[in-house]
Amino acid sequence: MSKRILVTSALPYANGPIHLGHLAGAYLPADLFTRYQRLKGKDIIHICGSDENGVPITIAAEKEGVSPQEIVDRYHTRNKDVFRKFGIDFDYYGRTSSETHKKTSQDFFLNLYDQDIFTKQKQEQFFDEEANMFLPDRYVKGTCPNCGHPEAYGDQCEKCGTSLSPTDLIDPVSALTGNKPIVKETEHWFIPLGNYQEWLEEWIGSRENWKPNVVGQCKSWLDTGLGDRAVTRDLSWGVPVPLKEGEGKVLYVWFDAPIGYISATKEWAKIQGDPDRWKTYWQDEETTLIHFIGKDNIVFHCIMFPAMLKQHGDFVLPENVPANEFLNLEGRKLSTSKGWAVWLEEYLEEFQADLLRYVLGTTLPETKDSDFSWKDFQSRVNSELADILGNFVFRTTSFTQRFFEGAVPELSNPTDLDIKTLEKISDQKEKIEKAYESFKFREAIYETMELARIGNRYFTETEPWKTRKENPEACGNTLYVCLQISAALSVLFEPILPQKMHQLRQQLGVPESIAWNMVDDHILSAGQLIEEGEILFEKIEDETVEKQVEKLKQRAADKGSSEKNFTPLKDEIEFNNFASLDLRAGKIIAAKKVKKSNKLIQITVDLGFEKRTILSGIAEFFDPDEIVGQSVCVVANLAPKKMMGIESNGMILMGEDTEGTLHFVETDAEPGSPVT
Ligand code: B3M
Ligand code: ZN
Repeated sequence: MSKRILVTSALPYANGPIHLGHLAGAYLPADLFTRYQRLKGKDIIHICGSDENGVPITIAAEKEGVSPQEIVDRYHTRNKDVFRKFGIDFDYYGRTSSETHKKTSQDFFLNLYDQDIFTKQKQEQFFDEEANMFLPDRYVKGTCPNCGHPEAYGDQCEKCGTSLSPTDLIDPVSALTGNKPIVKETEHWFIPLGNYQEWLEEWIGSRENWKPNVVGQCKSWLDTGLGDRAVTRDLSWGVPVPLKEGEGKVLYVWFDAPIGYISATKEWAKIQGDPDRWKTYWQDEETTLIHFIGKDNIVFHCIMFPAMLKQHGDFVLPENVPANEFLNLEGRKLSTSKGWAVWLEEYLEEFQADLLRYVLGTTLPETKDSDFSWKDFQSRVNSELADILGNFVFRTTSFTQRFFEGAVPELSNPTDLDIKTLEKISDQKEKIEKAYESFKFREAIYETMELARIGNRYFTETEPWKTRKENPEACGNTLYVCLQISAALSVLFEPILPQKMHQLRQQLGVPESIAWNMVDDHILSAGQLIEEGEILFEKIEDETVEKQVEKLKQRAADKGSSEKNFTPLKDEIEFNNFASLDLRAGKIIAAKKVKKSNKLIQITVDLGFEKRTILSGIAEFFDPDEIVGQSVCVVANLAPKKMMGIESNGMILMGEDTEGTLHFVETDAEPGSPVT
């Protein structure tokens, strides 16, 4: 057992708000772990902060037409604030734009540079002559060679998901000016990761208790063989390369961001009034360093950063990197650009933090991708938090109020069942500990709720509402046992439900200073008074969650995502109703605009056996001239209708896409042929 633990969670880019995917990947598990260890009395700190460098920031600024500084200031403040409201209990939340960070990461770079680790290599890169800058991959746009999407980026096509490099694009243009970029030579510093291949294989191979998904990903990187990786970029936003010959270049964001953990710890130590204290967390072998991240960050935390730390030599290496897989939302991949996400700020406007902490905790993508749905949210709040935990505590405390004047009864002549049930407290506590220690948070939560289930079953089985009259001693024992379980739960549930358990401890008179190790079967003493309590968890109505799903769908539709807002189906009809329509193939032989109408075109359609005049409301989409010769499908037995003084004899079928654009329904059949 090490003396202390340093927990870090991935520094989120300060380019957008925090959503459920972020929470499930890193921040909630990190917080559960930290809160648990703190209760255990461990010396532990949880460090995080905003990642404010790199292309993700400049892209966001570009999109909004504001400065990168404005973007990072905005999201740093908002994200820091929303984490606090959600109960993520960071010891420090820094930012990589700080002076400490600039100096720390430049020093780190210089340390490796002085050891002659980097190689300098020439590269050919797209250059925008008008903007006078080299274009990062994201800044090059063009046609995807895979699916033909005309707006693919130089690193990825968002339509088909293929990862690309800028030179793969057909007709590449600069996203900044729309100009055709030229190819120009530039020079960068590279870290030869291949030099660490052998050491990494050994080191990762010797790690105990790493999750299979993490080891698997590392192995596949190692099996492909590690190459050189550029640690600098041609960009004006970020930490400047601290060399004369590096002017105009910055450190690659993935070089400086993990160093942000160190800089933030330095800033934390300063605030503690002990500026050197960061060293005990980063340089003392008695520290266990744990990185909480999402799976897309594995290579940086398990390969690149460890290689950097190892080469530098002054720092501890991570003991574990319990990365999570991805969280899906309502069965679909979460995507902020498509509007398919639930943002934490938005959630907190309507619901309490603890509810989501619990539900998300039970659904964490620990070993494989998992799914969050509002229906599941409702059902877990209602049938677990309200019906099991809330109900157990409520029936226990209200019974004590009503029939024992609010005082904890004595335990006298307990039955086997009473004793066995009391023993469950330490049984469950042990199971929960094991789960937390091995980063199995879903299991930890399940086993915690299991104690409430046990309590509920016991309450029902011992029937205190009957024994109250027949056997008051037995009734008192039931309440004694249930109150002890409630008190234990108020501590064991603390990492998951910090606000609610604070409330419960107040009600039961459990001191705030209670530690995990003090949880046993006699937290409360006989005669101790408990207060009347409020219902801990209100149930959530169908309507409430339906509204959330609606909101999600609406937003995705507004963003024009691929899953569009299709018009709902009309009611079912009988075949006869359909058969009464007479649909015919036709060809437009003449067309002219109807005077004084913006919408109508007067069309002459050849139906083979006759020529018809039909008015069609398509003038906003087509010129009369361009539709002559167009083959069409016509509702040929529609009753005539007069519009603008002209009689229309039928209707031309059109397809309307989700953008509202009209398209002709065509057929190759000769005019007059029935369309069936
Ligand atoms: N900002 C990527 C991300 O937000 C990156 C993590 C940095 S951790 C040092 O997913
Ligand atoms: Zn594509």
